[in-house]
Amino acid sequence: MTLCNGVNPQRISGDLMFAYDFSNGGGNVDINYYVWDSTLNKGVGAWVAKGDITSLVDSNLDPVVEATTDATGIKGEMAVNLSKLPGVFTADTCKDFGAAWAKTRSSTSFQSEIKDYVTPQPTVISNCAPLEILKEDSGTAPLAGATFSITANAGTHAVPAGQSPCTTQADGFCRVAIPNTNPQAYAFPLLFPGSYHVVETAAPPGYLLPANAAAGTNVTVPQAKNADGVVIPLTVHDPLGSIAFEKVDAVSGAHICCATFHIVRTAPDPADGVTYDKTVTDNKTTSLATGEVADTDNRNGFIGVSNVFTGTYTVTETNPPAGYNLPDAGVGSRTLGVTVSQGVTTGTWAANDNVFSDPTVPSITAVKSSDPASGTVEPDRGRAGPDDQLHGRLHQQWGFTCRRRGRD
Ligand SMILES: [Ca+2]
Repeated sequence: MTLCNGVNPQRISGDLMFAYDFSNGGGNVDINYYVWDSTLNKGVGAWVAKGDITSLVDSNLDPVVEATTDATGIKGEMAVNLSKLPGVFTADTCKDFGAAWAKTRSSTSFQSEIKDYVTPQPTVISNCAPLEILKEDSGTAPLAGATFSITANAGTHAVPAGQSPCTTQADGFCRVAIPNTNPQAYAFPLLFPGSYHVVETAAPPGYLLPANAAAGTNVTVPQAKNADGVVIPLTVHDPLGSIAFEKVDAVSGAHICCATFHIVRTAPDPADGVTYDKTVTDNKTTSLATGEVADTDNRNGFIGVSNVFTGTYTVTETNPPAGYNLPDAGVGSRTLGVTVSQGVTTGTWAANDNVFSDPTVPSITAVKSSDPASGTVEPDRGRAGPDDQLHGRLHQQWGFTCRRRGRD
């Protein structure tokens, strides 16, 4: 935010100014120190003089400020140790300076500035450092909605107020809300240098906490940077659950391939914004259509589905194996329910039943009906003959699908 001239940053309380004042004809330099107070001048704000700090030394008698000028008095340099300057940083509050700039003036009066200046330059001056936590799925997709708590390990300054817990946003990074911002702004947790303990306390909707989540992770602040000077965040991957079920012959119990199933998330969908509506076919892993997932179990009659969100599902057999029928409605289990949760990542099945039992399609149909014309039972002659035409006609009339015995 800038003031009316489009250059000056909007000052806030705590901003610092150092006046580089020549004296004795330019041969010496005095440094005067000022702090901005926004409450002065009926809220307009003003600089408050903190005095001449040219000769200020710290407890080791090391200079806090060093300023020199060349013999001609037209070139000078100044360095200041902000960590030793009274009133800048305190032991209990993280404080940042985000920009620095210089202006020139023609006399000791503030009002006599000349209109050349160095535009404000972004800078990072702080007594604290951000803690960057990145939440991703089992791959590298960022996840919003995870919550992390941050506590200080022994020997480290306590976590400043408002810096824990943080919540991950759409880019996967964990941030805390910045008070008194409209629209609401967020920032990385800002911590004093030291060692901290980070624990993921809530996974993003639909995801599981990692197996070692409760143990947490120790992180040192400031965090290490890569060769490009970019902070290497603490990256935490959250997994998804899985479910497994079986397909058997209703009579023999033998496992049979290759039925198709429809899997739909029914709760808490859509309250948490997570939806799942997929199909899977036993032993099918390639040439998958849209909405179709691979079977992760290569055994006949055993079906596995991975990357399942937490929640409750119905699993419905929609296409039986060749030679089988779906159980009649109300008989057997066409639809089975399963719940995937933090405690049971592979799913808890309703009634402890994850088996679909299908009846076989009759391969031989013994027709016991009488011939409508003669009233006699059709004999089985075991060979092709004139009666086979009648045989076939009867079957067709009754709608059976059959084969002629003795000929195959
Ligand atoms: Ca399988």
